[in-house]
Amino acid sequence: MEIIVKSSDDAVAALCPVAESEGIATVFDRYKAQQPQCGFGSLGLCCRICWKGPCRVDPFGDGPSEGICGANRDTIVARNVARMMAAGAAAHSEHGRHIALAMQRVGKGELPAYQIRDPKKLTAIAERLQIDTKDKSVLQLAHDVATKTLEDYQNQDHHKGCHWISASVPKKRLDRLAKLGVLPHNIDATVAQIMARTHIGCDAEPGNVFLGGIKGALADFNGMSLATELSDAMFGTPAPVVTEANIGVIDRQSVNIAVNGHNPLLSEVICDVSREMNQAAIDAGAPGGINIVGICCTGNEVMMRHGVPLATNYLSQEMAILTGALDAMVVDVQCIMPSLPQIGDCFHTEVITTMADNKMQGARHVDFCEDNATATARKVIQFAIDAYGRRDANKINIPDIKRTAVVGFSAEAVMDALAQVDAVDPLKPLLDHIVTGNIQGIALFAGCNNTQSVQDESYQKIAKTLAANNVLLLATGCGAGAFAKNGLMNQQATELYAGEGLKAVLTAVGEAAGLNGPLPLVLHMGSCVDNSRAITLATALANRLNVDLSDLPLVASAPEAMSEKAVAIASWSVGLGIPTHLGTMPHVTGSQVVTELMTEGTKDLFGGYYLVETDPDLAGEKLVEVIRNKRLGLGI
Ligand code: NFS
Repeated sequence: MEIIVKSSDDAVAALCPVAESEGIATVFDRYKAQQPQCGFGSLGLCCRICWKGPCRVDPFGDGPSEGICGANRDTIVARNVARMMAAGAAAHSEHGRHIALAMQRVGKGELPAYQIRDPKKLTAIAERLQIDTKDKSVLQLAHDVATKTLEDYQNQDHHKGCHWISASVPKKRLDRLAKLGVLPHNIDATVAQIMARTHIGCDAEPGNVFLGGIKGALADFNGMSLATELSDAMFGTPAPVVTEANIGVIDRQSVNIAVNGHNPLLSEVICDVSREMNQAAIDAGAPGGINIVGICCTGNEVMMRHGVPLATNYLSQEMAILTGALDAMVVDVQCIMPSLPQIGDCFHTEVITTMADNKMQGARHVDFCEDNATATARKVIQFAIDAYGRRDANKINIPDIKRTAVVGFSAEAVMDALAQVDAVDPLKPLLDHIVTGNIQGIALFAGCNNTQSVQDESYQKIAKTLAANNVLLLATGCGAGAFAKNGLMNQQATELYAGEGLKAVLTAVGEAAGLNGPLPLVLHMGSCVDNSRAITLATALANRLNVDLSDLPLVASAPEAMSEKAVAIASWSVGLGIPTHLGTMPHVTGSQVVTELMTEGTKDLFGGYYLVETDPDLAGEKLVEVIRNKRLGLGI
């Protein structure tokens, strides 16, 4: 059998043969088994929203041009993509709601496992949300912040935008969105409205459906903004920390526990409890004690806040088990491969689900809620320690591949670093360098891994092109994982790949911030919900220049966008006015109307647009060109 490795990650190349010799199918094999993939679905032309269907519209015009109900290609494609935005918004916003409800209870003193670790940030949030902070204790303020945040899930007044988006983007942008009728007033209502209007026999006008989707995407932005900010208040605002990334962070001598998923509520407590149970692991025969490693965005969360090393990103999550030295993988929500328990069965690895509404066939389930957080953490760690005793030494194969990564660049951390250069006006050095051209612009890399691409490859190629052209690089989610694993989040990468202007700035700021060298080439801003951090920074710049986000030399890139969440993020990015590159062909090209609306029509509506380019070399050049034109627009 031919081994398929669609990855540029050496660790994946090293571990795929293990899967083959054990007779285990990985994501790469399953990808192959799906070929050729359905052409109708790839074009967005398959409609499954009622039981008269499925209906398929012929892309070449020889067969049916309408579904049985009469919906044409444009309606079908628009409904499909809008529903993806709604699902993405639901996922992020559930995560946000979970955090907000927990914080409300922390405020009432009901959850002893949690604290407000960053009261300064809590106060800053309260002020942003126009909550009176006077004479309030930290817990009272936490309660009030959470309660006001939860209004974004409850408000029924259509004329009032959600609190969080209103407090997070420039006024000019809010006015533009309000005029277009796409400013969300309530996250839940907006998601429900997309589901309602795309039900059989409802909204059939493709542009109208699409705008409804954008409103849902902006609700997604709202949900992720509040998730990020409240998490910072509860768990701490990330600051620069040196750590490592890639599969070699799994340690033969330790009880290895991977935390995988997205929501920090459990993983934070696991980090706390692991310290207290370290001796138990040593007593069980593991001289290294407990070694927590991260995968996907839970990995990013604990990496940013605690320097926990990142084992891998989405597409290679199965590889962690194939090392034969992973004792437990503890998962919460989102982007978790349902194949994990089956692979765990081939080794000694405990795959443990923890959320009542995110279970997997074949996994052990330990139910987590905030009330039993510490007990749950103890229980899963004990399962890992027990599993360590069942390891088969002959099956251990940990490729010695890991790279240094300097991570933890929250918006606050970036401002703190800049404040070392100009304490009175921290934004000034950044603005000055943008004006002089030492920094040509800013690019945010976001999104997933996708089997349609060679894993991590496009990220690296595009980043190197942009860096050579003096573009400041930010990254989140599995994009950040791609850079961290492959050595682009360290100081050497800055020396190697940054253009002269960019290198000078990163060096000056890094030296001033006490890093004994430059900032890393790509700044790790966090998990996917932390894309909101980049908007915090961009909004500060736009407000300072008294321009809109769409005027800034700012681009976003999702070279391997995959999930519904990524569709939502790319869409709010466009809605906020940012030219947004997609390296994956979106499932919309069956409709010329929708395709043109997304790539051209959005320019007039929002200033942002979807820039689709699957070739990473061309994508890099095109993004440089977009930045150049934005600079001309600003007269710099
Ligand atoms: Ni974002 Fe994070 Fe990764 Fe994509 Fe999934 S883990 S939330 S959706 S795959 S970046």
